[in-house]
Amino acid sequence: MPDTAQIINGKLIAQQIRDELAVEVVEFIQNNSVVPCLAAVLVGDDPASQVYVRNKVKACEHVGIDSQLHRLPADTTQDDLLKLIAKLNKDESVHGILVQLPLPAHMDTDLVLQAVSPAKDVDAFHPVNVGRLVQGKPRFLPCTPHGVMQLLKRTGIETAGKHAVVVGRSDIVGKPLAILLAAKGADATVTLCHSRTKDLASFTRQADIVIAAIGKPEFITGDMLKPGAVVIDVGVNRIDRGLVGDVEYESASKVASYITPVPGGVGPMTIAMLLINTLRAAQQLEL
Ligand code: BQF
Repeated sequence: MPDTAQIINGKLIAQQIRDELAVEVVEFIQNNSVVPCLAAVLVGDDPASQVYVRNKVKACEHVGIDSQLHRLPADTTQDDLLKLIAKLNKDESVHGILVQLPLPAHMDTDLVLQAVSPAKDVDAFHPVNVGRLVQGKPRFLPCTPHGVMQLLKRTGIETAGKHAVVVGRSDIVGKPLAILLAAKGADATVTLCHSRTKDLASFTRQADIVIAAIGKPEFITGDMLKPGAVVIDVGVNRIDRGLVGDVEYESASKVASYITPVPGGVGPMTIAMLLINTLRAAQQLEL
């Protein structure tokens, strides 16, 4: 049994994907005389959200995708936000729209996400895109789940017939990831665990692949893993010591065969998948 897991370098794999994408973007621009463009909407001044939006805008620049950053004050009315989204929906030079979450408490997040045109919904949060994913005919894949699937694929980790235990049932990560892992082609057997799961460790210890998407710092420890398990840490938690995942890296990396670090694991893949979705959104307009 390995007593040090292989590190899955998400930063490097994301860089490879961006390099591939940059070539595709050049071809697209040459063939269509159109530059793919992402519009990001940030409401308020949450420091983490500002970092995330910056990451996204910078990543666009690196692959030759245009971007717009629309910053609105925290006290913006929901109506004004909906007006901006309607304008971006109509703007033919904008191919992808993302509304950075979380929104201020006075906004109805579901209503706002439903206002984004499904054809420009590069986060795949619109109910139409969620429905298409559930039915197995996605237009856009949600960025973090897609990033996790790409990490597994590009690391050569087989999922077919494997037992994947997803910990966390959010609409953005856990739920869609469970669907993707169980889908034809990936063919994993999936267990979806959550905060009300009794004896969580009894499930994670049976997992060939553990996906930690709980939002609690260092919640999954080495003793909860089967020796040789693949561990994918989706957590991004800021604590005194800095950025940590939902997995206690120190103990888990002694038991796992493969593990993603935080930072530099799933996070950079999320951003790379957003860029792919933005190019795909632009490609769908060419007819
Ligand atoms: C890295 C996010 C929670 C809530 C809302 C690279 C990101 C993070 C980490 C990033 C995240 C997390 C994003 C790293 C976007 C991922 O090197 O490890 C990139 O920018 N993310 C978001 O937009 O909203 C969130 C987490």
